[in-house]
Amino acid sequence: MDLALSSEQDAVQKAVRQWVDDIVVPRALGNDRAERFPQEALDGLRETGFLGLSIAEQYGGGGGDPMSYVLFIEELGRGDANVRSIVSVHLGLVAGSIERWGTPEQKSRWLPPMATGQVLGCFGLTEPDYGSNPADLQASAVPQPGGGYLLNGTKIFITNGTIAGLTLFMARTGGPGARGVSAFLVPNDTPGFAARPIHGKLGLRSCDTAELVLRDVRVGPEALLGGEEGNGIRVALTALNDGRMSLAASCTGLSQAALDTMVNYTKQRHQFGKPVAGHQLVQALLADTAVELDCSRLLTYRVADLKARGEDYSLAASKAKYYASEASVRAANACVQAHGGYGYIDSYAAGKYLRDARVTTLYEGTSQIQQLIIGRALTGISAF
Ligand code: TGC
Ligand code: FAD
Repeated sequence: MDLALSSEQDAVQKAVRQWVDDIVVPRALGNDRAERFPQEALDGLRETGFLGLSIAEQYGGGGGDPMSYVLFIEELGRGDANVRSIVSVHLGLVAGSIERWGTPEQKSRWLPPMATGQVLGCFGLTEPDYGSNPADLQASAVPQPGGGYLLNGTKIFITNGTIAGLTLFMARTGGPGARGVSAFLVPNDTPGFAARPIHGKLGLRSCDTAELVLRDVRVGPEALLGGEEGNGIRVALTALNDGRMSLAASCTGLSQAALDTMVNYTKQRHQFGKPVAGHQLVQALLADTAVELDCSRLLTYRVADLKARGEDYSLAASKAKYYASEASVRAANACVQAHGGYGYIDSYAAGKYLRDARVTTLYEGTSQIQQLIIGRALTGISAF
């Protein structure tokens, strides 16, 4: 896409693109079939410094701006959504929250090891009975007489859950509703903290997804993130603005991969004496995917631009996430269709794209939740 990138953004895009093509793409399908964690990619992200790309330079990160971050995530999403997941939870949801809300001590303790990838982050918001409505979550944080808190509760579907060294854990310190929830930085090796992998996912088969169970986990007062008790939902929803931007970028990358794969395949495959790409209805499939891809990309880049200019980007992030996720499912489905029966076999990438895309309309706020956020912004009336 023609876009005026700065020399730094251009360098990030080129470097990540090359690295993704060399390291991520060749292993993605095999890892998916074997449900194998993409360890080579994680090692490479550490070695290249990409794992700290958006963390401020003073903490050892790359200091990348929002557009560089989006370009980075888009390339990862093009290569393998599993790898993208690791990074955007670590950087966008967890490191970003520490940069935004942390005390100087919290930043110095956690950001340097996160920038090198020595410590990975995970984001513990969703509970078995509270997904779309985290304001009612039930994990508890009981203040202790000598200071600090006793944490109890269960979190479900947590990306990076078994490999992370740090969890951003939302738990109830006070009364009901959003203002009763606080955010905590909990080292995953604290006694009483257990992470159990969840298997059998429809897609993202090589991604680490876990249930976290905390039983009488003791943390000191320094674990509280957000300045004071009661800010936990604000911390989480602010993080999700970045999470949604990141997911929109990932879906743009996945749609690009689906389109590239379709174009290549349909030019090689012949039916009725010519490449299937020569049939008009196949070209319609390609054209619709290409136009939706551009829409996804432009909506996503707008979020990065708003963020870079210090504007409110929460609504733009919801719109981009909503559109790009739904469009990525359509793109992947078109890719399967263009492959005919071969699209249904997992030695081809098309099926993986569809399975990996499917979750994107569910997490980081479902499509229905994004519609309600957009509808509320238009009308001033909350349907929640
Ligand atoms: P409400 O309870 O009224 O608001 C609470 C406070 O938060 C403020 N706020 C925001 N702040 C910044 N950015 C936003 N987008 C914000 N939205 C709300 C709000 O102003 C209020 O502050 P204050 O000062 O008035 O107290 O909450 P709400 O009614 O606005 O939100 C309701 C709803 C449904 C939109 C929200 O709960 C929501 O977004 N639910 C969806 C939950 C969700 O997205 N979960 C995702 C879990 S993480 C995940 O899926 C990771 S996937 C991993 C991967 O990508 O691989
Ligand atoms: P529910 O909230 O039970 O929703 C069920 C259905 O009801 C949906 O269709 C929903 O749109 C609809 N619905 C709900 N409320 C409304 C309403 N008011 N109006 C209209 N429709 C409504 N969470 C984390 O905290 N951290 C993670 O790292 C993380 N990673 C994940 C990884 C994977 C692979 C998956 C599958 C999930 C992950 N999640 C994570 C959880 C994810 O964010 C939730 O699954 C999601 O927010 C939806 O919550 P739920 O599953 O409880 O669905």
